[in-house]
Order: sequence, then structure tokens, then C-alpha cells
Amino acid sequence: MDAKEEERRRTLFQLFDSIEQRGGTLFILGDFFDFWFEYPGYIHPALKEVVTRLLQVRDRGVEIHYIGGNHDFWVRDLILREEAMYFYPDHIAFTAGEDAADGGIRFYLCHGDGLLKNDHGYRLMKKVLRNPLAIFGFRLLGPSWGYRLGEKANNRSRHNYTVMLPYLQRDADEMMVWQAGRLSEGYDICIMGHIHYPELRQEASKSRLLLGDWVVPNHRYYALWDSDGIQRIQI
Ligand SMILES: [Mn+2]
Repeated sequence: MDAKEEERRRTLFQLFDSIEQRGGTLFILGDFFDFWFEYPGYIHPALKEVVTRLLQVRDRGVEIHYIGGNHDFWVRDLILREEAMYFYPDHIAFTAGEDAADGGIRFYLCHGDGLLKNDHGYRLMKKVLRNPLAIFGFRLLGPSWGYRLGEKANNRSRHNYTVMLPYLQRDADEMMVWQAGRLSEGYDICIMGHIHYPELRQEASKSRLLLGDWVVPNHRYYALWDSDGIQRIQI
């Protein structure tokens, strides 16, 4: 494990500590793992520590809701095997604080992949990646080849962020417009990941958030909703 990954895990586990102390419900909006493919009875050695720590959060009373991302959709099988952990292939829509006089706050949470207008190629690939026959074939490769291929694909999709920043900003703007569509359907808070560009826009009582990522140090954010409303917190 390189020093950057060690630091990321230390920070993540500190965040998990604080979630356990606070209690509540944890929503993971996808791409929590760089790559995950499910092989029966197998967890990649490099990921074991993180899986163990995540299950510990659950054991300490925090219900976990996980939306599959484009890098970790297949974590579904692991999550579905576990108690008090829930998996969503696309999005979660729910109302919280229903006992409030105004009928509660309506949330729309999703990962956000395949939504950009120009992402035609990815939308096709998403169909392939989620196709039962393709999954069957990938499983036949076995974990050693499967993870080697997955990591190769990840390295190719990893860009130089300084070069990418203006494009990410443009994507973030487009996703803000998409999120505005959800708010106009009646949702109060829309949150997504995927775009690698943190953003928060609040108008009246409505909020739109992009969470950023854990690759670029100053992009790390999480959202916290409690009696004070929604907050975006930088780690
Ligand atoms: Mn993604």
C-alpha cells in the first residue's frame, strides 16, 4: 500500500469513528472501492481491512445504505449478504423527519454515472458491465486475472486532475442542472458523487450537492444531515 492510500484509510477510519460516536445512518454514494468484482468466498487482500472496518461500523449500530458506482457496482453481492446493509443499483429516494409539521425532507441520492449528455460510450459500457452473461464470463476469469484487468482499466481512466479541472467544472455545472430537475420534481436535497468536483448550491430550502472525491486532497467532502439541516463538511 502506498503512503497516499495509507493516509486515505487513516482519514476514512477517523470519519468512521466519528460516525459511530454520533450514530445515525450512513449512505455511501458509490465508487467507495476503486475496483470490486465479486468472486464467491473471495475478498481481495488489499481490500480486507476496509471491508472489516465497514462491517464494524454496521456492528456498532449504524445502518448502511450503499449505491453502486461504476467502479464498485459488484459489491452488491457482499452488501446483500449482510444484515442492516442495503444496496441500490441506481438511486435512493426517501423522506426523512416525516414527523415534522411540513411533512419531512425529501432526499434524492445517486452515484451519477451515465447522466452526462455526451456520455454515450459509457452508457453502452454500463449495459455490458451489468449484463448477466458478461458478468458470468468475467467471473470465469477468476480473481487474479479479474482484478488485474480491473486495475488496468482504472489506471487508464485516471487522468491528470490539473488538466481535467476545467472539464470537471463543466460536468459539475451540467449535473447541477440535472439536479435542479430533481428539485423541481419536489425533492428538497439532491446529492451525488462521480463527478470529482465538489459543489454546493443552496436556494431557499433546497440544496444540490456534489461530494467531490478522495483522490485530490482538497476535494474531500461528506454531507451531514441532522436537526440543523444539511451541511457539507470538508475532511
Ligand atoms: Mn463514478
